[in-house]
Amino acid sequence: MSVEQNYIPPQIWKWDKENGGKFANINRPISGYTHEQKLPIGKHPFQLYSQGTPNGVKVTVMLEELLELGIVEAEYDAWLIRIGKGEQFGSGFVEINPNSKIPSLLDNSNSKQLRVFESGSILLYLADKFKNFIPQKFEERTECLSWLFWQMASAPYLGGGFGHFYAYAPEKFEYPIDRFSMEVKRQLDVLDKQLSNKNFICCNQYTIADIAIWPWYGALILGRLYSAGDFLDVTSYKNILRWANKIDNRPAIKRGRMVNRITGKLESQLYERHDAEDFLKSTQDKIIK
Ligand SMILES: N[C@@H](CCC(=O)N[C@@H](CS)C(=O)NCC(=O)O)C(=O)O
Repeated sequence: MSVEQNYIPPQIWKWDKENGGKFANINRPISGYTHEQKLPIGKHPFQLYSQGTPNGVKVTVMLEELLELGIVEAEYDAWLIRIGKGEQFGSGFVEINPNSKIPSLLDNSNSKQLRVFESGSILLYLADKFKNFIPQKFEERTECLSWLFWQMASAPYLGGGFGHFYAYAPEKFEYPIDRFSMEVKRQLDVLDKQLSNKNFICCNQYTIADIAIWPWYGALILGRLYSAGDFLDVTSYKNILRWANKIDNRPAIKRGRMVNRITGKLESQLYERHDAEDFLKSTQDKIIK
């Protein structure tokens, strides 16, 4: 098959222009901080620096689930890091996450302050620390971690691949949309089969595997991600739909989805979270300028 070539890669790639994509103005080929910006610190053991994207929601849901169980040691302050404004490149943020991505967590409850970055690592840290939402039997824990790592490895195909080319790229290009739709539908089929005779992803219990997978594949199946529900024919994945709807009703999910959220209906947004009562504030009070 011969395809007309309208881009021939140069011998050495150079960073000499923006690519026009939605996040082009914050993308750089180098790491490190761009400006001095201290992180605020609140009164609780955990300080979360995040935004209400699917990766951010994993952690706020986990913290709200722990609080829902009455574990007050999981109290947290959630500070908003506006990634669209490049706040992940502030000096304070880069100190706790050299990879400059939300979410990032500080735990001040140990003798030495601990930083944790990467949403999967944060979920595992909290699950191990509080011995919840992770099976304690070695074999079951292993199965749970396999699904957690599956999610961490699959999400970039859904977000960075499909979502980017379907929703954010400056033009619709058939080749990458085809390639990533194929992969995302394959992943959905994997999940649908896994859930065919189960209420939860693994081990007959709600675990960090569900908490990690739901904000991505649950949101996709509920038609909340990239307006791609019809395109990917998501309602045909009946088992994922049943699982996603069931989890959607959990109180901790409802609260966790609101924290650090800056899009959607105003009443669904809570820019910063410092106390349980913050969820009850009126819409105007919840939003900080
Ligand atoms: N593997 C990382 C991915 C985190 C990630 O990609 N975060 C995005 C928001 S969902 C981000 O901070 N993007 C800002 C940027 O790329 O500069 C995790 O799961 O924590």
